[in-house]
Amino acid sequence: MEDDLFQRRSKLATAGVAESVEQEQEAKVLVLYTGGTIGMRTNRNGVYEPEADYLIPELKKLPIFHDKSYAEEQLMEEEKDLLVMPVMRSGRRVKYHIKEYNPLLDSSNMNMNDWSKIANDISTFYDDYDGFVILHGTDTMAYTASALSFMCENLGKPIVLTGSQIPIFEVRSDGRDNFLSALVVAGQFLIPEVLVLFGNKVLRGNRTIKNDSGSFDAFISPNIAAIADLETDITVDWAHVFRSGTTEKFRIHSEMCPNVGLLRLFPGISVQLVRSFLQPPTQGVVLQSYGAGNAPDNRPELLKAIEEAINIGVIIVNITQCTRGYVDAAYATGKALYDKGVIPGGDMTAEAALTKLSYVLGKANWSIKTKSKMMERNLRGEVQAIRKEDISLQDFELIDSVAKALSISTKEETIKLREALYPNLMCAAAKSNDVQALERLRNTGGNLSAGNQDGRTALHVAAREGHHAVVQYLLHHGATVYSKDQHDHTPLNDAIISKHHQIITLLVRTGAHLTMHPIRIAMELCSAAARDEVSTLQAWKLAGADLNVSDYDKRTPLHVAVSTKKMSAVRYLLGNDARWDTKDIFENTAEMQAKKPGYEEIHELIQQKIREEKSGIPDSEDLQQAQIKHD
Ligand code: ASN
Repeated sequence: MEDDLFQRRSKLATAGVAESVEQEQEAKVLVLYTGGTIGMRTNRNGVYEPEADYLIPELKKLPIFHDKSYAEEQLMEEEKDLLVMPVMRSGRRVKYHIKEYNPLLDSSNMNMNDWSKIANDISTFYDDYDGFVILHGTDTMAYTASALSFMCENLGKPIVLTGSQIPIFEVRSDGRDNFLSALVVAGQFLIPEVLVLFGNKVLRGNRTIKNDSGSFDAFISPNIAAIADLETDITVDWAHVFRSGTTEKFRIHSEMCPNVGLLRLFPGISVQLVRSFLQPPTQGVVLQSYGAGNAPDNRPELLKAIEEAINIGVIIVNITQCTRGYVDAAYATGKALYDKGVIPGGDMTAEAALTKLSYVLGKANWSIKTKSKMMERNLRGEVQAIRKEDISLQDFELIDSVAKALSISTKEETIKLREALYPNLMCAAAKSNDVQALERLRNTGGNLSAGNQDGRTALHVAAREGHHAVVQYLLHHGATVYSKDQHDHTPLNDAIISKHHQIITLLVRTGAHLTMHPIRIAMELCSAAARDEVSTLQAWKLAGADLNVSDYDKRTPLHVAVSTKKMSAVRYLLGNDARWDTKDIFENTAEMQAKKPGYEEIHELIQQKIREEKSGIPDSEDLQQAQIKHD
């Protein structure tokens, strides 16, 4: 019904506005350009150097990065600083804004304050974009990616770091592909992780190391497979995507502790060196030991130095010097460390262990015990906590029997079958309020955020049906609140349509926000006002809508409520700060309409509101009641 109304009204609207309302198959990405080779130029001395105000104007000249005619004809005035990619095969278009940092840095010159700056920018603009790209030098990209993965708590959107080995405007460059792919991934795939995209791989940021100083495949994640492969198709391993699994909103923790260090053992390392390393102000050390976590157990003075540091509150985490593998207390030489209180760091990279330590030590209100416990815990997919055998797809009973019935035999076909079946099974379980069925599906490898053929997820369905327990279950297990179905509806839209106020509140608390064009929101609100549907107005308000938005005629919900004499809506709107003096395109205000004969009751309500505003004291019981009801 709402959609019908939308279409009818769109036809009435001027062509330009109608089109801009319909442009919702677009993703918006914020690019934070911090520096790195990707935007560098050769300076007078013949070496690469970052150059300010160079990248953006040059990118605007390349059609693959910027569809100039679309930008000129279709972008609204306030969007004029955006760059627009051409339409992709999926039918989507990515619009992006580049925020250039000053100064631009070679990443070797970056420090912890730069990580905080990036985290703060993401936090400031989090609700305005679908995803984030960080253009960054390759040298310390693995550190920044690891640090951001911890600093960004309850992340629900993709943050993709990329850069290049050759500057983007040189004839041969990996920068163009890397940047374009990063925009596509950030704009199209709701992977709620900090990622590193390089060459044809998308890797979990806190599992990544720079492995080659000259290759176009410079990065690897030695202990886990890639999150996505960029081949002819982009294949995301959804079962493998890390999800925060809380109902808390995105936030950042930007106070990192600088008093941390990496200590790499070598045969014959002196005890003086170890002691001086562990001196105050040191608060945490990542010890890079041999093989499966071994250190000499025939050097009591060394173990004593470690023990003394731990006793005064230094946290020491043990990881391996090997590129691949994990620390294991199976050897006596490793066990000697754990007996002294060293924390086993599993299969963490040095970059992840160091930044995790800095993050954990930066939590002022955590005790040393909590900090140590957190170092052992898997916080963002940076460490394999439990080693369990990989579950084979063939183990999934249901899929197995359907596969047999359909005479499916290859692994690829089975994967396709599972991708087709699971989202629908999960939607069905959500519809019938069956948390147990969802739990079974999840335990057999189902991705709770996967959409069915219409892009609907279990969360969309549960929100529409008003199944509060299912919504809670899904959010607790990391289902994303940001997925859009084929009509660009998020679960929040479903909860609004069915007026489930409690679910709206829960979704908003988890970070959901309105993504519709303001004119379309205004039309929904005006239409609710015309129908005198206060609970619909309340639903939109709970979801974060501004009750003073105006439609294409600049009419607000109050204009409509007044002119159609919908008393409940008028009372509710006036009780919730709706303005009576906003002018529509015909220069009419709601107050002017109320002055006409036949509107006396409404006129009196508005006059009360005006008196109240002048005196600062509420004098209308009616309006107070509307307010109380809403609260
Ligand atoms: N030195 C450069 C940097 O890290 C290397 C690169 O980006 N390829 O900024």
